Amino acid sequence: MTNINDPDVIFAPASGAGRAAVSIVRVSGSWTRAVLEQVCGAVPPPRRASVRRLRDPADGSELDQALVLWFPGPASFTGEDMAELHCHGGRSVLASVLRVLGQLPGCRPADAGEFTRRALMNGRMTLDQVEGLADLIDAETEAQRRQALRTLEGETGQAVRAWRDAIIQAMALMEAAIDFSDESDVSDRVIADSRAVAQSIRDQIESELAKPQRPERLREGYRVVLAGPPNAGKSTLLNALARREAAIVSPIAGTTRDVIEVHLDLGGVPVILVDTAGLRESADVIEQEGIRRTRASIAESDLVLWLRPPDGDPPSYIEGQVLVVGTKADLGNSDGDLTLSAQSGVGIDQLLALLQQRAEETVGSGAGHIITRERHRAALIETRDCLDRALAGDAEAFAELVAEDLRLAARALGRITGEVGIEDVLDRLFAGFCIGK
Ligand SMILES: Nc1nc2c(ncn2[C@@H]2O[C@H](COP(=O)(O)OP(=O)(O)O)[C@@H](O)[C@H]2O)c(=O)[nH]1
Ligand SMILES: [Mg+2]
Repeated sequence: MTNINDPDVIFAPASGAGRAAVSIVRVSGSWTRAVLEQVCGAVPPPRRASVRRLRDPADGSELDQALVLWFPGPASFTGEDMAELHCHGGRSVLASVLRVLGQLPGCRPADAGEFTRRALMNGRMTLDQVEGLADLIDAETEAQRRQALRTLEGETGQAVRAWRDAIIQAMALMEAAIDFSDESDVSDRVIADSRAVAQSIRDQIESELAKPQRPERLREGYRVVLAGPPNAGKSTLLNALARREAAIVSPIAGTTRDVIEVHLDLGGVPVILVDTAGLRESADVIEQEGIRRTRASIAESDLVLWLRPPDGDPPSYIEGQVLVVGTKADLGNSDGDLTLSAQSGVGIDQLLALLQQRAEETVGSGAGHIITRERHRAALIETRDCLDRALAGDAEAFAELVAEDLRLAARALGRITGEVGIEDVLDRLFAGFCIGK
């Protein structure tokens, strides 16, 4: 299949860098067949793994013995003719195969995300599915993986397309009302039908927006900041929860200056735990900068754990959600919503269970949600606002204006699946992809 916009054959390693048993090189583009003929002789039967000797066509020298797969387009990942070379995983093998491919005419290394970009351009995937794929590659926890897989399989796109189709139907009805404006009974009836459709979609979108969880946050995780006075035991608690010595602990007040983050997986939900410099008045300029960063972290957090040592102060100058945790329970401490000892381990499991519960309440597990990105929410808000304007309009007198608001609503929805305005999103999205994807 020839892609007239970009006739180059692209290639890239599709498996990770470094020494491994196997490394996979992907090739895509209209002359992939010619590439295979030159590098491995006969082209194998479609979609069947076949052992081939790879050779440098310049001098006939052998590069490797590989499993070669040939995927003729359009039923391939990119929609173009494609191949995969499953080579031995040595660095030198991979380097020589990439060198030889790069010397073939019309063949060049792929840019980040370029295979997926071609899949999108050739209609093999929609924009929301590409986002799902990006998320699947980045997924670190179960909930993230399941959410990404649902998006990749098109759950968001299906719901959004059904809404969009219905709005287009409401728009067509409104245009029919314009055509029949001299027959008022017909026109009144189609206006009523159009409104009913618009109202129903508006309500469905509103109920999606009104859900308490923010599933688009599942990609970043739920942020918990450990704050409190110096020596409260923040760094010790961080290390206990991370089960490693991530932060330096000492009896010297003001030890922590940098903001240290640890990623936890609590029942599949990603939780980011942030250790900070203790809040106090300080003359030390480095500590002052640490305290400034503490405040910035608190402002970005979902939850602040205020660590209160025995005889310590209650939380001060903190806005947002705060949970007071009494520390050093082994020394006797009963202040706080919860008490624990990072040293003896008492109360740690209760804290973890509580954090998991809070995280699930805020970001959810992603299941049953259409929104998976902030831009989806923005597009749904815009759609709802356009529908509200359409529903508030005087359709009897100004049917054209109402039809225009419906058209704008459909357009806002189309941005989610990439039917409209795709270029704005693409460059940002693909910049985060790895080469070979
Ligand atoms: N007895 C006791 N000491 C603790 C506990 N947690 C921390 N400490 C001690 O308190 C001091 C300050 O701890 P650190 O984690 O550096 O506090 P931070 O300044 O809030 O980060 C260190 O000497 C720790 O060993 C605890 O649960 N029990
Ligand atoms: Mg500390």
